[in-house]
Amino acid sequence: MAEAQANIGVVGLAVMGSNLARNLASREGNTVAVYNRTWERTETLITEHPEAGFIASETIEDFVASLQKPRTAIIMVQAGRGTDAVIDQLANLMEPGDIIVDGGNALFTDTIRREEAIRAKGLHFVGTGISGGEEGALNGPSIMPGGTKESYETLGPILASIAARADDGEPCVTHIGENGAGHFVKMIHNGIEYADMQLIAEAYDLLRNAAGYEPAEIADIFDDWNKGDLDSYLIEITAQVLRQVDAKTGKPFVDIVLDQAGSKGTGVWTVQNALDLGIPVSGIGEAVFARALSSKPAQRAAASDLPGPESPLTVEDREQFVEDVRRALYASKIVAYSQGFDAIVAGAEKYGWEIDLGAVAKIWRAGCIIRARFLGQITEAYTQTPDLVALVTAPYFREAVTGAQQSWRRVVADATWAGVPVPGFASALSYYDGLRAARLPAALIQGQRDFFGAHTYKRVDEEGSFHTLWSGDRSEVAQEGSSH
Ligand code: NBP
Repeated sequence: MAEAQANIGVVGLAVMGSNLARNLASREGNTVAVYNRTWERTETLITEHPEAGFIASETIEDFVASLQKPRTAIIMVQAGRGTDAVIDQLANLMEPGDIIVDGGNALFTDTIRREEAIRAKGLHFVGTGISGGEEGALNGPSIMPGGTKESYETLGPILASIAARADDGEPCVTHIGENGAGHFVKMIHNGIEYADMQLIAEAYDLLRNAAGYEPAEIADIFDDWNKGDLDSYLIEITAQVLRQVDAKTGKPFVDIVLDQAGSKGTGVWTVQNALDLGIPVSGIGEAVFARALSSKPAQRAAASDLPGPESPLTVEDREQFVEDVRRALYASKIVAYSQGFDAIVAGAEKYGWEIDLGAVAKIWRAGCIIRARFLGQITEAYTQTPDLVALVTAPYFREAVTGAQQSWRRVVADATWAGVPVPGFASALSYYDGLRAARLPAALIQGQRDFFGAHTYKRVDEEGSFHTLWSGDRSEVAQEGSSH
């Protein structure tokens, strides 16, 4: 039987698990146990990284025995059935008070189910979102743990030791909330990532196909943008991708890549759940749909000779156009984040989580894919007003969209006349106009619904529900249960 020496263990040693295990081992105070279903992976890891001092086990029984109490094991295996299998094995070997952490990309409803089952055995189950890809897992990810507060007392310091550090030195990890809260917030993070990438792609498309800039020139523009409000990891890497030249052909890399983008699921999950929660995450939705459209080559080929604008826009003042696109991108990005945070608020309400929104923005400042300078402003907005009804209405963001909105409108109009698709920019602007409208045509929709389905409506000047006798004399009748 192995001796209990490790304070933390990792199960699943593919790219994410082995990088996370190496990260853990590199931090003072951690002794890391490792286990993988197939021994070869474990063998490779311990051979290539003797400096890590891993405690390696060939069986899961030995792995569990090598952990000090309360035993804490992080699972990094394929989401779904693989995760369930490992959870079962660990739960059968562990004792009350021990902690099973799922660091994979699980659907939060699976996490809620698993947490309930594991809690019944007296163990803790902590679904944890980990963002930052392979590089983040190795050097410092942004970590979003759910589960009980009690489990966080043991787990928190271990996770803090490996998390990315923001500029102020704070580790990018916080206890998000009970059971599935961590995986829920990770899902929204990924949804926002989809929206952010789509908006950046639209900005590129406009600069290239409306203003005629070459990829390398756009890389310079993005580098410049990265020095201001848009300062973010995604803008930074976009410039690098645009500057890349294909070695085989000498063409810009972006021109030799097939223009069909896929999605792995978390963006789709975000939209599906937002639909259930009744939250308009149009920025994320448009991003998912834009990828879906890109991946329909037969339809695109069949439609390729459909007409565009008869006399396409010519951009006369290119410098002004670049500035307009920059502002439109920033305003649209604010809308996408605002919508994402709305979805977190609604999820927290539905599932009974207490989520500190300012703390969420804080732990996204480093380590994760959407890390960006303006997340500090989001933290400030929620710190100043914890029950802020819409991020876009906070003073800083109000000022930002006010400053951007003329540019935003010009860009959406110009895109229409250039024939460049901008679903992200346009839907963000429509959302903004919808939110600030004094009256919405929803009143007409209520009338239509009452006409064909007797769905009833409310009046602006009286309490209660009403129905109009559309097929009769069109008089109004107050409905049962109303104050009439
Ligand atoms: P994979 O998602 O490719 O999974 C491979 C690992 O799962 C191997 O260790 C494999 O063991 C193990 N495994 C499988 Br498959 N079925 C198993 C079972 N029934 N019992 C035990 N082990 C099983 O690994 P990854 O790309 O390192 O990702 C790990 C997790 O992290 C996933 O949930 C992923 O969604 C998440 N994630 C990935 C990234 C990323 O950038 N890649 C980012 C964030 C989160 P074997 O060696 O015996 O086949």
